[in-house]
Formats: sequence, C-alpha cells, structure tokens
Amino acid sequence: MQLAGISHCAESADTAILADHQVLMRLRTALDGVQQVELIYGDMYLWQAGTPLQQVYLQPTLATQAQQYWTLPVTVPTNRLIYAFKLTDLNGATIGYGDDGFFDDTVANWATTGHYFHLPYLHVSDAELPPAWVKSTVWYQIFPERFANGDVSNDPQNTQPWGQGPVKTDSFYGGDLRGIIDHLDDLADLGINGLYLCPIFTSPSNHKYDTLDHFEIDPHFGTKQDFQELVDGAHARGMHVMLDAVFNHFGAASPQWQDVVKNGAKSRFADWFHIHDWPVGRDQQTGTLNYETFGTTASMPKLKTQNPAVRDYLIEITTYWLSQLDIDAWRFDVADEVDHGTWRAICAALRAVKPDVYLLGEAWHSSPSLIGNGQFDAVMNYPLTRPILALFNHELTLKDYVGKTNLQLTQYPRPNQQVMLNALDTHDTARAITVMGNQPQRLQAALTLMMLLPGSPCIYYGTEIGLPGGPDPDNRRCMSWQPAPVTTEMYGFVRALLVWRRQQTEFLATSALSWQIEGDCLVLIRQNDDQTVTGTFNLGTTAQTIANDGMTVLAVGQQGQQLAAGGFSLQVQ
Ligand code: ARE
Ligand code: CA
Repeated sequence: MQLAGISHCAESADTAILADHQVLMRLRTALDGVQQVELIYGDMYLWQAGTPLQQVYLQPTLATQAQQYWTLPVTVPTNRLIYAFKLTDLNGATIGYGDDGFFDDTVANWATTGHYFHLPYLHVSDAELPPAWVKSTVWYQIFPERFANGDVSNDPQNTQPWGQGPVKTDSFYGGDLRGIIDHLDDLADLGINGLYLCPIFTSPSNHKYDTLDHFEIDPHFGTKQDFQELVDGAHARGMHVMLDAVFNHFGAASPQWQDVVKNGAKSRFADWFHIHDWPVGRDQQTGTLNYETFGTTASMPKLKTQNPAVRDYLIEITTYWLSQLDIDAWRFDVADEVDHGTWRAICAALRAVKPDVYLLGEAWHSSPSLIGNGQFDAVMNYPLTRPILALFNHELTLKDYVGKTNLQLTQYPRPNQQVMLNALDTHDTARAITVMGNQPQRLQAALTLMMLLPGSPCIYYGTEIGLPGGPDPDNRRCMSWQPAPVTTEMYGFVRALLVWRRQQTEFLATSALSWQIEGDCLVLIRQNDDQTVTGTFNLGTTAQTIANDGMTVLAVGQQGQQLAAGGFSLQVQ
C-alpha cells in the first residue's frame, strides 16, 4: 500500500458541517493509488453500549494535479461521531487509517477506540454558515466614478467629457450615485441582484481607496440621501448592496493622519499608525518612508489595527452603514494584510447587528485562514477565475485547468465555496475581454464556464457590452450608454446567461460537479437526481462532434452535434 498522499484532518474543511446533523466527510489519496475508500463510523457511546459501527463508501470526486479527493455527506443523528477509513489499493491490499495513523485491517484494530478520529459533538453554529441569499446572488461591480453621471452639478472641477480618453490615474469623469439610481431598472433587466460598489466615502482620488471621512459620502458622488435612495431602490428590486471598506490604511488627507503630521509624536493618533520615526516623512538620503503604508503608496499610511481605539472606530464605521443605511454586505480591502483579531472583532460586531450580513475579504491567493473562525464568509476568488482566462487563451492544457480548478474547489468548506466572489475581472485587473485578445466569443465562453462553477458570480460593469480595457487605470473606462447597451449582441448573451443562472441557483448549489476531457473539448457536468447540466467547450482548432441529447440553453458555434472551434454549448437534461 502506497501511504504517501493519504491524509485527512478532523474538524477542518475535511469535515465541513453542511447543516445540523450533516457533515461532508473528505479524504485525500494520491492520484490513481487507491481503488476504494470506506468510512467506518458511529456514535462512540452507542458503540460502547453495543450498537455496531456503520460502513459506507466514499465517492471519488475532484482530482487535483496530484491528489484524488474522496467525499460523502454523512448524516449524524446524535451529532457525535467517531470514524476511521478503510482503504483498498489497486492490488486489493487493505489498511485502516485513523487518528493515530495507519493500522492493519484486523478485527482487534477496528475494535480499538484509539484508532478512530473524533468529532465529539457537531454544533451547526460552528459551521458559521454563510447567509443563504448569497448563493443566489449575481453581483454587478461598479466603479462609481465611471458608471454614469446622473448629476452634473456635483462634478469635480476638472471633469473631462464622458468617455474621452485615455483614462489616467487622476482623471475625473463625473460618475455618481444618481447615475447608478437612474440605471437600477437596466441592471434589474440585465438579471443582476447584487450591487457591489467600490468605495464611496470622501476621498480626494477618483478610486477613493484613500479614505478621508468614512462617515460621509464623497460630495462628488452625492449625498447620504442619494445613497439611501439607491439602497431603497435596490432593495425594492430584490438587489442586495455591498460597500467597500478600506481598513488596512487611511488616506493621508484623513484628519487622523493630518493630526499626526501636525502634532508628531504628541498626536492623539500617533498610535493609530505604524510609525518608526518622527517627524513622519521620507529619509532625506535614502528616500525611504519612516512609516508603513499600503504597498509603496505614501498617501496610504497603514493603520495599527491592533490598537483597541482603532478597532472601535472601525466597528463604529461598519455598524453605522449597516444599521443606519441598511446595506447588506461589506467587502474589506486588503483583508490579507490586516490581523485576524481585528477581523474577528469587526465581523462579530457586524453579525450582531445583522446576522445575515455577507462579509467578503479581499485576497488574491487561496486564503482558508480568512474563512470561518469568526471571520469572513468568502474571499475574492481570483485563484479560481484566473485559470479560466488562461484556458481560453490556450495557455493551460485542459487537464491542468481541471486540476488547478479542482484544487481551488477543495480550499474552503463547501458552504463557503458556494459564496466565494467569482469574477473574471475587476477594477484591479485588465478586462477579461482584453486579456482574451478582444474576442467576444471567448468572453462568452469564459462567463458561461464561470456560471457553472460553485460561487457567487460577479460581473464587472461594462462586461455586458464587451467594454475593453488594459490594466489599471485603463480598466476603469467610462461605461458606454450610446448605443443603448440592450441593443448590443453581448448584452443579449449576458442577460440570457444570468437569467438561466438565477433559475438554477438551488440546483447549482447542491449538484455534484465532474469533468470530462473529450478530444479538444472540456466538458463540465453538474448533476443531481433530477437534472444534468452539461457545459461543453471546444478549445481545439477544428470542429468537434459532441453529444447533443439535452435541451440546448445557450450555444455559440453549435450545429446539431458539431461544435465549431472556440464554440461552446450549455445543455440541460
Ligand atoms: C495606483 C495607480 C496604479 C499604479 C499604482 C502603484 O492607479 O496605476 O500601478 O498606484 O503605484 C487603489 C487604487 C489603485 C491605486 C492604489 C495605490 O484602486 O488605482 O494604484 O490604490 O494608490 C495587491 C493587493 C491588493 C490590492 C492590489 C491593488 O494585495 O489588496 O494590490 N487591491 C486593493 C484594491 C485596489 C486599491 C488598493 C487595494 C489600495 O482593490 O483597488 O488600489 O487600497 C498579484 C498579488 C496581489 C496584488 C496584485 C495586484 O496578483 O497576488 O496581492 O494585489 O498582484 O498588484
Ligand atoms: Ca456627477
């Protein structure tokens, strides 16, 4: 028996609590090393009183580039579980695996409590199940300065004519909250039901990640009344609203930092930041800053979030917008560079105000350490979506794409996986259509694939019209309203896709996921007892023959059983 690669950890994502009395049992083995995995399990006290243990088979589910995952949802009537695994290798040899490692498959060993893993008592509260509404949410991310200018009277002085390029880091175009309110019906028509706004609080920049006053709407964006109208209008249309908070750093123009600049070490905010020397500034000779910042940006001094006064202030800000303005979710900027204790304090305070608030952390890498433990429901899922772009750019083999995607799909407990924010592009990346060689069909295929994956999908404004754009700041071009978005071909496609995605919420959240590679076609299959949904993507350079037994929901380049190079087909059976 090849033992390398076999692993399981009790009370981790390997034993995710799905609901009261339900756990998703999971084990890893090496690829192609094991032919069968059994779970031997029961309630320890009932076992000691004479009830025999039960035996079930785990299913081989996702395979990464190196490992095979075996899973099974297990019902636990008493909420208490002891369990061990019995593995059979390709030669038929068997072995036991439990809390103390591996043991021979003998009757005496299976009768020994010490070999078993323990889940002493399952509390569904420990699952920290994310709010149910998120898995049926399709987000629309808006960079407010560039979406629509609904009120020219609040435009900054140096506002350029709408859409006149090229976009620079300091350009202003006059976009505002009124512009968003004006288009709420259009967004509802497109099929989105979540609005995610980049920062809207007072700040001197166009992106507003250098916040000055967290309690006020930037006057160039509008007023608090406007924002209230936006939230009410969104809610009336069944949309949730998510705001963006920047707590890794403040803007240099904030009163707190200005006080530090003015009063130096005597400032009552001196201990709000990470300052190494006084007065704050750059070393004359080396040019090095004597305080910590976001990246190398001098105008974004890093907050000392461990300071209880800072934490209290951040809690005050976030609970204010949640309770007074009735928002539904927070996205936290640079979440991975802020200490976990701060997130636990903020998240607990927010959940006390609104138990079904959705809390999303920004991180660009796999971040299980930010999920659960009183922290976030989800993170921005760049590691899941990045390979999609590489796949359609022919930079990844189909096999590696599947392996990398499956790896990401194993990073988080399943309930969290279903609410990860999946986006092909954001205000921080080049636009997907541009990354994919300005080929609309590739964007459509990538969006379709993303919609079939677990998670809460997010569309960056302008995607519905195929708006192009390179890296920041070119990815923040003005939304184009002429001709009307609804008249464009891309809009019709995106709308149909989103309508379908929202109808399938429950199915996509509960169905199994598997892959097949058939010639040059990647086939993604979602399946439960009632329905099978198949997405087929032809990544080759010639037409491929595909199965065509279901009802085609959406297809590009398909004629009967022929799928053109670059074509794709979404079928339901
Ligand atoms: C400005 C200019 C840029 C210029 C940059 C550098 O606009 O053109 O390249 O300065 O000097 C905000 C603004 C940006 C602004 C920045 C600094 O939106 O326009 O850039 O402030 O003033 C990392 C972090 C991640 C962060 C990204 C940008 O991990 O948290 O960098 N994202 C958030 C927001 C941003 C925001 C800030 C943070 C600051 O979403 O919009 O920027 O508040 C790899 C790594 C990632 C890394 C990523 C990008 O993939 O894995 O960790 O993200 O690259 O660098
Ligand atoms: Ca305006």
